[in-house]
Amino acid sequence: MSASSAPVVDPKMAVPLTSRPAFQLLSKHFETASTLHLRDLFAADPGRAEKFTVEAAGLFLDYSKNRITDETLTLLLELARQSGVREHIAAMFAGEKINITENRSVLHVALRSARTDSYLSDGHNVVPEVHEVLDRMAAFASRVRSGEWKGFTGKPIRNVINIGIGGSDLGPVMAYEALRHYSRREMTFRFVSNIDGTDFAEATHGLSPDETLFIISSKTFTTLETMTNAHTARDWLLAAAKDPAHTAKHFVAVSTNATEVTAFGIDTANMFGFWDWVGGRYSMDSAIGLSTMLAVGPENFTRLLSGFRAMDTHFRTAPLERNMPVIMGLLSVWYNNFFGAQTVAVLPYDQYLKRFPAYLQQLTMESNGKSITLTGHRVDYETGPIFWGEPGTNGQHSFYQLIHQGTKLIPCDFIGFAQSLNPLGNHHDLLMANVFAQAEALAFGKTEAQVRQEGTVEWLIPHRTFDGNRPSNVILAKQLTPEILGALVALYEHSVFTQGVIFSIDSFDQWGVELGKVLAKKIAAELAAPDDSGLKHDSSTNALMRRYRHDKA
Ligand code: G6Q
Repeated sequence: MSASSAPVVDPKMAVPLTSRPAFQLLSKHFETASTLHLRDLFAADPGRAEKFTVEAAGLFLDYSKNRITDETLTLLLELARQSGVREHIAAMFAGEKINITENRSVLHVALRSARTDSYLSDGHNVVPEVHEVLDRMAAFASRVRSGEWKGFTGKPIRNVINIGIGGSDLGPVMAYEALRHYSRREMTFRFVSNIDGTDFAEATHGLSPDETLFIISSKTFTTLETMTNAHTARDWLLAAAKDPAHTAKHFVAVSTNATEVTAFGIDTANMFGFWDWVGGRYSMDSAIGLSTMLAVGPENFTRLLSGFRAMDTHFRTAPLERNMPVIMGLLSVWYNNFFGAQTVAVLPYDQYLKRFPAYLQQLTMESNGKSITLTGHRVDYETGPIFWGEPGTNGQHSFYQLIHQGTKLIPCDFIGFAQSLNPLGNHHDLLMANVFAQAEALAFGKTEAQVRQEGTVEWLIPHRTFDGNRPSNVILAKQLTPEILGALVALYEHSVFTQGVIFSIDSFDQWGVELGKVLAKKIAAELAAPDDSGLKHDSSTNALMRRYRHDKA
């Protein structure tokens, strides 16, 4: 494709979503389906709980508590077919340039390939390079973890600080927290993302520079926040180490930009690369996961990748009607585009997954927060919903009230495990009892008659009645292992993909992020200028900048 000609779009995705026959049938079907109550749907079909479940890659999904019937599912699957989901999955795995606005393949699935697999980008098998980097990462991680890699005073590395932002931060933070149980406890892992100096100051607080390794994680190696923090880190080190030659022992880079890495002063021998076909938010299993590998070790990192791969294989090969990411994506479309639900709550009942909702926010919202279709038209329907959440049971004591009795419909994803990694008394049964209880209460509520029967005084009955009919998915796995984490992330990656195909948008670009990267640079220069006579913004921005300059002085 030349830059001047628009790319050819899959004919199925070129048909506007609202004009696809299945979408129109779903709109009609919604008129009756939306009046049905989960209580009645369960009462009418004793087999419902078994019917609406699917298993893949160690995950079990119960989606029976969704406001669907057999017909809903048939129509949603037909919508997937008419939207070209199957063809688009094949195109992604074949390395076709489905990220059309950046003219790039989308091959994060190759990051977790087996050595014998083949994934082509521009006709070239990328798998050997992927494994070459993984092998180098493993060799490096082993040297650091064994104490062989020494800092400038000859002491081993005890602290690792990942400096990165967005996709170069959220995945590593989430994975470190999620797999903390498997991590090297004698080492300290911290993450600096914010350009706010407080982030750096707190992350380095109490650490000895001679025992600290910085991983500068930046695909472009030009991101303002990351480069500012990286320079501050170098100053922090050199304030103690004095000799710039010591930098090499304390800095490694993860990037696609060897030129900028060298310009910063990091030897490319200590650089771990990845490729333009890996989007930032899809990169936690690339070299961007170096901090994860340092924390949990190469073997556990390999286990993580195998979990991703198991879900990839399922996504690529399972028929649509048994395909877990496809089903999750379609259910999301059902609430987003027909019920008008604006958000999805992700509620992991596992403390280790405390950063999972934040990670998913980027994955889902940066991918599907678009309003222009692949053919360049403004959408006349809703695209990606807002994702948010907190680990259970904490959320129950704050925002669940609104989910139970508020005026908004909020589909929920509950995530729970059969076995705790920290079994303590009956904690785990109590934790999981809450998962089942919440999903049950949301679906079935409590009728007026039930509340009255409990002896509630008449005037209180409306307040204590729960309508129910609030949908949820329950995702269960045996234990939070590296494999299961990989499968879980891949599940959401592919669900997002499915939704993006149905919305006919490019889920793999991020022009909104790019805008932010240029805007602040201009203003930063103006804030540092000797006077404010040259400010040429709107009156509000000018006034705010003047006030800031004044108060700062
Ligand atoms: C992710 C986005 C964005 C990106 C950050 C960091 O998909 O592109 O979040 O990861 O802006 O970019 P660098 O890795 O280039 O510093």
